[in-house]
Parts: sequence; structure tokens; C-alpha cells
Amino acid sequence: MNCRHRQFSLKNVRIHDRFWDQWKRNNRETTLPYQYYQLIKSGRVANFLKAAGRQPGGYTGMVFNDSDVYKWIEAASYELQRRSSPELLQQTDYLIDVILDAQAADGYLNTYIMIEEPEKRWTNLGMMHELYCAGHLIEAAAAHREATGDSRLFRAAEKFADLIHREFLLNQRIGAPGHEEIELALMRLYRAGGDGKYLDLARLFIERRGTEASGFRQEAERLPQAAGFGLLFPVDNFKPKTMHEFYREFYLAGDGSYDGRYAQDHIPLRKQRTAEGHAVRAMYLYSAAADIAAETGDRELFSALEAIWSNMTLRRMYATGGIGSAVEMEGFTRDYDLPNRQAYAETCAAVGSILWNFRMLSCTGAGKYADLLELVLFNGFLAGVSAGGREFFYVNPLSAEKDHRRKGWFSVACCPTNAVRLLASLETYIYTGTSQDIWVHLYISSTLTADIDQAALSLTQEGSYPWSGSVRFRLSISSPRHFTLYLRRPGWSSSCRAKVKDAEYKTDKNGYIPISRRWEGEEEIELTIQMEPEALTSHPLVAGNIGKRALQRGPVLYCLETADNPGDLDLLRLADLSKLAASEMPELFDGCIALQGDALRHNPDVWVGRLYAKKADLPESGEKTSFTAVPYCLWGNREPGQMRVWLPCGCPADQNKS
Ligand code: FUB
Ligand code: ZN
Repeated sequence: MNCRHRQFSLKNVRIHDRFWDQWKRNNRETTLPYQYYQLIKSGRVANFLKAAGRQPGGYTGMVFNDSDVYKWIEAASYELQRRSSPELLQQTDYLIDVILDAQAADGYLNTYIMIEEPEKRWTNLGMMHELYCAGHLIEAAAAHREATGDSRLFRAAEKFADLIHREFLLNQRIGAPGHEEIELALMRLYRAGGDGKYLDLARLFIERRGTEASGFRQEAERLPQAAGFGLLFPVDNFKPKTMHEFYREFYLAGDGSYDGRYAQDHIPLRKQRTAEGHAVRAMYLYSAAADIAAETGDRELFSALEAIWSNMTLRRMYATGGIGSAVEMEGFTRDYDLPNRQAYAETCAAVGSILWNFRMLSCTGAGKYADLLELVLFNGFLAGVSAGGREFFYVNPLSAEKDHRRKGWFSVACCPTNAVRLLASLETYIYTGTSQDIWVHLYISSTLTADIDQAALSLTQEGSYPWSGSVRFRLSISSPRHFTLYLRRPGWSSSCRAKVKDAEYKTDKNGYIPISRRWEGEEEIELTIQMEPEALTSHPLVAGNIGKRALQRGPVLYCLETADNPGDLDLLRLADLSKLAASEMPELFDGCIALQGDALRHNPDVWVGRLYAKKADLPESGEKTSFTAVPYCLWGNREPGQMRVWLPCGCPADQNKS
């Protein structure tokens, strides 16, 4: 563990990429304005007006709806940091005025509690999300101050953070956030030049988890006195239940005993070795813990995170990088339990995984974290956003029927507002720097401007990633400097070469190609990453994938859709996988590469009058046909139909391999 990487600010990185420009343009021009309208229309903004006494009426919506307003401000601030927009600034200013007006004199701010149960602050930390919303307020405030220099929201967030610090740390109120988020936000506040007390508070919340001081066990016993008792929780993907029914379902085992796994509260985090519970909560917790380990040098905590990461990636993660296989509690279940149709793989969990992996990467420089960040970004996350930027998936299964469609908005709108802030801040994940070196983690055409050893550096990468593995770099430096440029060698690639003039450079054990030399004036670097279609096989204990294959090319995972493969997809078997062809499909997405190959189709006529049959009664093979596979991140953008990532493989030679 050597956490020396620093993140570049949005001002240092400019994306000019054929693939990402479209997502980012949509995000800025379609998603942000649409979500602003939704924040108003859905009553989220009105809740602040009501809390401020500027509008009559009760609270409307889910108890954590304030967080969507904050996440939108955070995303808008990232956009404002990149370019000025009077309209966006005016909208952001309006929301900030409304928020400041609602804040209580002592700094407290949660519109549900303030409107409905003002005497019950902090009485239901397991479910009521007061600390979660506070975390998103802090993140929005930090992003907004950085973008605009206006510190009104930042001061309000600090005031609230100070109140929480007094309450939980100085006054020693028992409790921890049911939904993590404030911990990583406090670390952001601390790093934004704030006081060391914010680090102490983040650490306190992390250390309380898995101990009596988290308070959830006691809370579960006192629910009738707690905030939200009897409140209906109409969560999109669940049967509507009351808040306390959900509390008991999530926090108690079948026999009524306490089971903290849902909120990663079963044992202290530093003793945990498996990814447990609600997946978004888990990702935010691990992200904060990585930040704390980075700041304090806490190796024991970091080792726990490494073990959890291994458990997640080797046993509890989908090929898309998606996580969470239980719909019931939106989280992890047990090893190799990865059903395709019932996958939860929430878009927010993908965002959380990106946040966590970036922190693990910053602490180690290990390519495996960047590999996973890339996998999630191009697959598990991006599938959550429609190609037009207007609709979102909350749940990202790997097998779906035609009724699984994206929606513009949800009563629980955590995913759309998480997607908008991630896309608006994509620049910050491409490069990192240490005092002497520059690292390239993602291949996204862009320009980085930075100082290295007091010389001005500009590094531009150009390519057609994720469709092609050729990337050209132009480096220019104001005066000669010796340093190392690290280029990531993607873990999925069988070969990767970097050339500067006539010199070739090789991959190191961390999964990067270090190019150590004296850089002078204008220099060119050529990176060639082998990118071929590949067929993936799954661990044999993943029951739903037995005898099946999934297709991948570069960082992009593929799927079959009815739009390209008429008829029932379950009648298809992939055939000779050595003959996969790649060709352009611009009608689906500019520059998109689709895969074609041979398939066999069962003849349903053979089955008329049969549900089961002896092999001898069936014809040897099906009808020969071909299939077209499209990037998983682009599925669901055409007419409704079936989608499958894993398909049975009817190729005997290939089957022998597993
Ligand atoms: O509870 C807040 C957010 O809503 C969670 O992160 C999501 O899983 C959804 O339940
Ligand atoms: Zn979500």
C-alpha cells in the first residue's frame, strides 16, 4: 500500500472522444435539464420549501429524496467546472437558495424529519437516511465550491457536519449510518482543506460498524418510538411495505435475532473478508475505508478491503462487473450465486464499484483495479443509461424479457442521479499522477495538462477505443524532464506493446507499461493492444452459466437481442466460436462494433406434443444459422425484445474445454 497517486481535477482533463462525447453531450444537454425538471415536478424541491416554511403541506416521496437534489447539484457543478452555463448556474443557485433556507439554525438538514417528525432526529439511522443525505449534501457542496468559488453551500455543509461531529463524536451518541455515504463525504470535506475532526468522525463511523456502538440492534427493538414508524416505503422494485417491516426484514434473521450483514454490521470492518449486504452501501463503505487507510496508513484496514475485493471479484460479481444478486435486499448473497435473470446489479452499485476501485488503484497502482473500473464503466454502469441519455435502468440483469425497459425517472431515483454525476466527472478517472510520474488508466481520447517537476506537460491520447486497441499519444513538455509514463496494459488483452521512436516497452508485474525516459519537446508514443473477440466460460459453480458462453471484445461484453436475432433466443446455441467476425453497426451507435458468428437453432416443431424427450428421439443438431451480438451497454435501445449475455454453446470442440 503506497497511496501516492493524486487525482487530476476536471480542469486538467478534456475529453474529445468519439464514443464518450455522445454520452457526455447527452448527459449535459438532455439528462441534466430533464432531471432538474423531475426534481421540481416530483416534489423533491418542494420538500425543501416546506421545510423552510415557504410552502404548506406534508413531505412527499421517499425519505431520502433530498439526496437526489444534492446529487444533481454535484453533477451540475462538474459541468460548471468545465464550461460556464448561465442557465445551469441559475438553476444551481436557485436550488442552493432553497436548501439554505431550509437548513435549521443549528445546521441540521433533512426535510422529511423537519417536516414530519422534528422531535425524532437520529432515532432511526438504519432506515431514515439522515446521514446518507448529509453525505450527499457535503459532496455537492465540495463540488460546487470547487467549480464556482461560491462557498455558501460549502459553509452550510460544514455547519451540518459540525453538528453531526458534536452529536456523534463529542456527545457520544450511539449510532452509525444505515446507508453509508457520509463517511466518504467526510473524507472529501477533510481533503478539501477541512478540519481533522472530519477524518476522526469518518473513522468513528467506520469503526463502530460491527460493534454495539453502531446501534442498529437496539434500534430494531425500539422501532415503535423511532422516526418513520408505520411509514409506507413504496420502493420501485419491491412490494410496498412499511418502513419497520423493511427494517426487520433487512436487519433481523428469520428467528428474529440481529443479523447486521445488510449494513455490513455483522463484524468490525477490519475483520471482514467477504462482500456482504446491500451492494451500494457496501461500495460506499469500502470507498471511505480506502480513503481512511490512505490518509492514516492503516494497513490492517486496507488488507480487509483487499480480501473483500478478492471475494467479490472471484465469487460474487457478474461478467458485466455488476454486483448484487438479491432483489430482496439489493445486495450480495453467497458465493457463486449469480442468477442472470434475477440479477439486481443496481446502476448505483456499479457507480459505487467505480468509486471504490479508483481508490484501491490510487493506493496501489495495481492494474487489476483499473481493469475492474474499466469493465464496470463500459458494461455494468453504462448499460444503466440509454443511448439517448433520457432513460435509465435501476436493475441490470444479464438475461431479460421484453418488459425490462429503461425509465426516465423512478420514485427511488438514486440511479439516474448517480449516473449523471459519474458521467459528468468521468475525466477524473482517466489519469493519475504521482510527484514524479504520470499514469494512464483508461483509454479515452483526451488531453491532460499538468505540471511535472515544474515543467508544463500536455499529454493527448487519440484512438477509437473501445472498438480499436490502437492509441496514439502526443506528449509535449515545456522543458526536458526525466519521468515515467505508465500506460495500463488491459488485463483482457493477450498482447500489448508500446513504442517510442524505435524503442519498445514491456508490461511490468502490476499490469502497466512503464516508459521511463527523458522526455523533451514533442514526443509520440504508440500503443497497440490486441483486441479480438473472445468467448468467456464461467466458473462451473455458477449454476445458470453451465454449458454457456459469453462474448467479449476488448473491454466490451456482448449480448444477443431479439432485434438482431428474430425468434426465441432460448432456441439458439452458439456454434463454432473460432469464427467470430467483428463488423460496424453504426445504426445502433456511432462507431459501434457488432459480432457475428455461427449458431444452431432448435426446431420447435420437433417439440410439439413433448416437454421432455429421449436423446434418440431428437434430431442430431438444429438448423444452421448465424447470430449477431451487440455491446451489452447498448442493449434495450431498440424495439422491446429478449436479451441474453450467456448462451448455450453447441460447439463440441469448444465444450471440451470446460
Ligand atoms: O437507499 C438509497 C438508495 O435507494 C440505495 O442506494 C439504493 O439501493 C436504493 O434503495
Ligand atoms: Zn440506485
